[in-house]
Amino acid sequence: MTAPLQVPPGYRAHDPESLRGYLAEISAVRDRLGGDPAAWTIEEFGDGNLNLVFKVRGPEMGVAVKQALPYLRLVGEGWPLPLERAHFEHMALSHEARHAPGLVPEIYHYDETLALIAMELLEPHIIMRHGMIAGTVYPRFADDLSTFAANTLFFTSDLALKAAEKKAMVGAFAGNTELCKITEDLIFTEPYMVAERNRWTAPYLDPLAAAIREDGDLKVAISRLKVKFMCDAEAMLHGDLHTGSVMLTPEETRVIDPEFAFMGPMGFDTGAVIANLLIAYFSQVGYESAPGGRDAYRAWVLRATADFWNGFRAKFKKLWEENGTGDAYPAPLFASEVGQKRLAAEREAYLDRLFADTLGFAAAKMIRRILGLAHNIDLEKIADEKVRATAEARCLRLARDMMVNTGAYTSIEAVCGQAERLNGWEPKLGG
Ligand code: SR1
Ligand code: MG
Repeated sequence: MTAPLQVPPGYRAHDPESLRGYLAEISAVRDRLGGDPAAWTIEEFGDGNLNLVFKVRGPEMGVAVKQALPYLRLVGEGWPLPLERAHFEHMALSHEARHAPGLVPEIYHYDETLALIAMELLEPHIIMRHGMIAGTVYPRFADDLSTFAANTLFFTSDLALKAAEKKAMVGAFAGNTELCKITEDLIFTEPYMVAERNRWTAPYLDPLAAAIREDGDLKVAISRLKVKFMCDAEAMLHGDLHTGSVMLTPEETRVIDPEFAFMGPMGFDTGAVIANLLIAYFSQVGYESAPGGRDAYRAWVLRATADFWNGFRAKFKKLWEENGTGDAYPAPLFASEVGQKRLAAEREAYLDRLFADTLGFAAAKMIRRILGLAHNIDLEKIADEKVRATAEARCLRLARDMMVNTGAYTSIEAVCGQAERLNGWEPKLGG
């Protein structure tokens, strides 16, 4: 028998009824919901891997309540997980709200003991993955996400902060070790070895999974990325910036769920966005009623991918030009006319390096969603396993090339062009 999970005094996982009593005592929530608490409707609707999420509605408005469980919801009590992740999420949401106003949900209440955050209920927003499976175009997405990424990454980096401020942030997020460890294991390690938690569309992908486990160049490349993830405290990352962490409508975008936040390499966040768009791109074959039926949507996905990166790059550069008040690149070293030119060239070089990191991390995230523990519904919902495996094999081939031949991709358009070519490739599947 496994021992019962240890939780701190005062913690209990809420159910809808106990939550009703709790929220009735919290004026910041009660007053927003309005009316008699007995008449509020409360439903648990979390479909993520980790937490409880409740939708609470009163006569005045609705509120979302997210509570961390002491274990991983996806797996159960056999995988304990620290409740402190709610603390890191709350801290990250506060920074994000300051740097990217209007792009994260408003927080109404935070309870450290209960690991519970009550926040704005996003309606009629939906999780982006669901929208992409349905073939919905989101005209605001690329502009909003590139603003979110550029602002949150730039303003928490040494380019904007004084060294002491930046080091204080490194200290504040240093304790989110167990969520980082999930990433270190599930993204940077297990897909490249035999691991109990791995799964893939067998038998079709058996030969590809085996080839990846034998691929020395790929193992070196993923290990370099892992070191970067573990050592490069460049900026505050969202840490899990996939299309399941974006809720939106065609008019409005919000980024949710930064519980994996920590001070890490910027390319991990930008790479996550690009990886998930490319996964959505390849998965479209599973949702078209006739061949080519989703071509227009595919074209939009690739445009959004390019617009995201190009928008990010332009916005990040502008922020640096206008707000480069941090201790990195000290102004006195570049004060002369020649110095200004050198700094302008160095900004481009910095962003080129960030682009290469972005592609490496994007590739890592594409591979983990196909060979590791946690998959994406974009691919998982494709009922015909052979069609799914074909989409996954195309995705794996692009990812492998992005990670090992990163330097060959000098623009995001080159990545999109390669995705288009590979979408016509018929892989040799196992089985
Ligand atoms: C075991 S948790 C699996 C994944 O869910 C989260 O969204 C993160 O991406 C994590 O790696
Ligand atoms: Mg999440």
